[in-house]
Amino acid sequence: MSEDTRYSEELARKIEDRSAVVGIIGLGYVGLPLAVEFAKAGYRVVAIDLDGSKVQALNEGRSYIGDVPTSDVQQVVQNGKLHATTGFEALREVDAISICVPTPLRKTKDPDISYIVSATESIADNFRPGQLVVLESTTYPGTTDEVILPRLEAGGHKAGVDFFLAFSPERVDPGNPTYVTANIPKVIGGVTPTCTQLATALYSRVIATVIPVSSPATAEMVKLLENTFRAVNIGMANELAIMCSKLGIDVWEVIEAAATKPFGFMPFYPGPGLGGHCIPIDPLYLSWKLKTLNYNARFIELASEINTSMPEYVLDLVADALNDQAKPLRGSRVLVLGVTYKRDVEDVRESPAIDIISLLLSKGARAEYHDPYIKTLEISEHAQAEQIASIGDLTEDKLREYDAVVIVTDHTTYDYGWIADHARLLVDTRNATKHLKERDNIRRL
Ligand code: SAJ
Repeated sequence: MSEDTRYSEELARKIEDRSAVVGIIGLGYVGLPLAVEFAKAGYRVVAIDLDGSKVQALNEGRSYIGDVPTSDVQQVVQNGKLHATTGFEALREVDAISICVPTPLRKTKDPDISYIVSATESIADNFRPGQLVVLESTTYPGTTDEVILPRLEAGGHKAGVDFFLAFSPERVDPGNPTYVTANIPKVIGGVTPTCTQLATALYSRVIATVIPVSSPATAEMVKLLENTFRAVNIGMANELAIMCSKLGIDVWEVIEAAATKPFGFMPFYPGPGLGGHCIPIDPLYLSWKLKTLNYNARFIELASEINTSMPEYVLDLVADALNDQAKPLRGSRVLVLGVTYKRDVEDVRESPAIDIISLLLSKGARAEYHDPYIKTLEISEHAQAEQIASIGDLTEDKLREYDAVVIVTDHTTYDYGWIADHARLLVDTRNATKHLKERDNIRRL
């Protein structure tokens, strides 16, 4: 065994015989499912998070992520395969580390990779030769090579020899009953071929399909293409809605008919705006990186401009509908139905409903909301953050109290026929009332 292959051959053996200890940093909707999958596959897993309540829950055998059954956590904690801790010194005992930390935007809309840097510094502080490090957090192309690699090579360690480094984008789709961690193909790009091989060998033990690519930057770009593709096409669908409105054409009918094309088309739908912690944010990581290279990513910028303008467009739709009834927005009672970023989830991050409610309040409307998943919501009115609460149960009388009811998030739990029967005016931004025959109290995007 040569000096250069000592560590790679030892790690390959440990992966093969499952004696490798796997570390997961960040126990959210990406890290926890991954930790449980490795533990269920027979690896000892050291699960690390700064949040002591997550660590305590896991060590007590409890899951806090809907997609991870508590029974699975109980099983791997009781059989000693999974242990959680807030202590990064535990990294000294692990052979492979997956970094699954958040990559949000700063208020300035610039990337915030501080969680990645912090995790990398903890790894460097507890470095043991022979470790494999895989970054999973969505980030701009170059992060692995320019931010992680230098920190791990400091002190003379060499990637591909003394440690192994790769990027593998997370593709978790929370709440998706069909596609779960084990059956979503996983792209992996290593700093060297040996890095790619070792990361591929490890992930192949828990994920059915692993796709090696030529570099970490390639793998980082794959993820950004996937989500930029959505943001740009959603932006186009939103502009299509604006154009169809000016043409007096039903945009929903147009998209439904176009979707009959059996090839070369994929439907996207207009809506009240772009929410979630992925789609509105990931493309801006890419456009930010290109700006540092003096290039303007025009599709991303235009899509972001259109998508972020949709809450204002919805406000105008509501104002116009009230105006047709000689009611000013100011003083009108408006109920927003559904405030999460998409239907049937409990997540309000970047939800356009927050912007729509803030805009209604800023125009003097008496705005309230109902959402079965969200008891209270933080909004900002006149730059002051305030908490508002979901109104109580919907009743016929309650609905009739409002001058306008606006469907912003089309939860499947709502009975839209019943709502249309009792709302004096219903503004539908999700085509949730498509099955209802034409009614004069319904306005659609
Ligand atoms: N939206 C539209 N029109 C559409 C589709 C979505 O307005 O045609 C809106 C949604 O209401 C939401 C936002 O865009 O506010 C994002 O929706 P999304 O369907 O993209 O859902 P996300 O944010 O949960 O995206 C995740 C992503 N998964 C990962 O990044 C691993 C995305 O790549 C998936 O394609 C998506 O789930 C999915 O298909 O469920």
